Amino acid sequence: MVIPSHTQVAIIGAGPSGLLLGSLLAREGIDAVILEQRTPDYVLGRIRAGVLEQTTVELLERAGVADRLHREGLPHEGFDLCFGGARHRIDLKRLTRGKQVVVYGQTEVTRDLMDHRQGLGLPTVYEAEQVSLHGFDGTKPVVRYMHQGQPRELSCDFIAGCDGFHGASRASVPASALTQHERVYPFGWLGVLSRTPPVAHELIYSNHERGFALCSMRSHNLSRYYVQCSLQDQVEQWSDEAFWDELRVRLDPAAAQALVTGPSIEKSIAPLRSFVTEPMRFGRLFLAGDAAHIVPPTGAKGLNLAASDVHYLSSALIEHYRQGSDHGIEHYSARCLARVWKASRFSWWFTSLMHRFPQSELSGGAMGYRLQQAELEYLAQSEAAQTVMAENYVGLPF
Ligand code: FAS
Ligand code: PHB
Repeated sequence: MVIPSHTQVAIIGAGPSGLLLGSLLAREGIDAVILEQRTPDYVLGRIRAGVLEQTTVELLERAGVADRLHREGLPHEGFDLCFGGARHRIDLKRLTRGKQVVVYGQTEVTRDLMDHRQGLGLPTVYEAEQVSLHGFDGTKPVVRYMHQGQPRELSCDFIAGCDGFHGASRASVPASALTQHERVYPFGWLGVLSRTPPVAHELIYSNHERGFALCSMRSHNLSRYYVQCSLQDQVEQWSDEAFWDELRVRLDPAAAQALVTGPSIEKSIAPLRSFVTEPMRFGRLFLAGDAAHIVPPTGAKGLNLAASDVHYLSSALIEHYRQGSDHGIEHYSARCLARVWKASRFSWWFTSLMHRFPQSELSGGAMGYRLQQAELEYLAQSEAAQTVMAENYVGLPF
């Protein structure tokens, strides 16, 4: 592949944000080069999100990469809340007048986007090292990087920082130009992937006095489970047997009985944080996805927020190149943040409702647990409360 030295849009990062942006721009004939620090296999090896909002599915359809998603994705019309030893279904489809979510792993979304980009022969530079961003406060930004031991330079009109929470893009912005809001949660999620049939046909979110648990899936024979764990825990100290025992304890008796266990094919601990950067645009540099914000995974919003940022950014860039208007560019940050903050609120609320907090925290200890039980009992009885939950879970409109 001949690596271009100039393009219209330089995209940093070949995760879902960068790949989806590249696909949407390519459909409008707008050139982009993606620079990714890792190998394709490394990117695909990260086990992350599992639930797609309807708007994310529609974006993937628009990008021309939704065929396998429609063949293999699992439409879900509801999920269960488990507390007090019983399960209560939240009927998403009825409460939102027909909306639903689709269970389809982020790994598969990324694979579909990678295959699509490769099929079109579009340039992606993997193992691009020491990426640095320059001149985005002017009109001729440049990205410099090392590839196969050689220094490279990519001049462009715009830079899309799609390089995640630890990427180079947000770090390239002077600290005085941005505000970072952060809340770190005092626990993590221990996740296991196993080639076993899911314990139920829909997701189960459990609030137990020993901690949160989640039963999810990737297909009819690939299950994804999580239990809340201490931030001091090391994944090595959790045997598969210990994980399955802890998960069973945190579920209702019927689910505990039905649980099919097996060897973990992936096991990892993820910390939880809420993080938002304001603004999300700096001259000709746009931040999108985890580069700009992180939500605790409870509400299944991370990947979906990345998709909505890409919706606004692709629309703004297409408007610039096709109509000569910068209205979308000027309003990019405000449009993204209006939706980011609402999803952050929902993810914080759902995390606060479902997890055990230490005594030292406002929602912690015995009092915090009793307040959580009261809110869950109210949710189980109130159609109004369930509707609020359902509207946020399926995703608020763009
Ligand atoms: P990503 O982090 O996915 O991609 C960024 C890409 O940029 C990576 O490929 C990285 O290698 C590359 N990069 C980084 N620095 C670079 C540099 N300097 N130069 C070039 N490339 C660089 N969301 C959910 O909805 N549900 C979940 O259950 C869930 N679980 C998660 C578990 C974990 C451990 C993590 C970290 C996140 C989880 N998320 C979850 C959120 C996750 O799905 C993100 O929202 C999603 O990956 C966002 O996609 P991107 O913005 O593309 O960022
Ligand atoms: C997942 O399947 O990984 C998943 C599903 C729903 C969530 C979080 C993670 O809220």
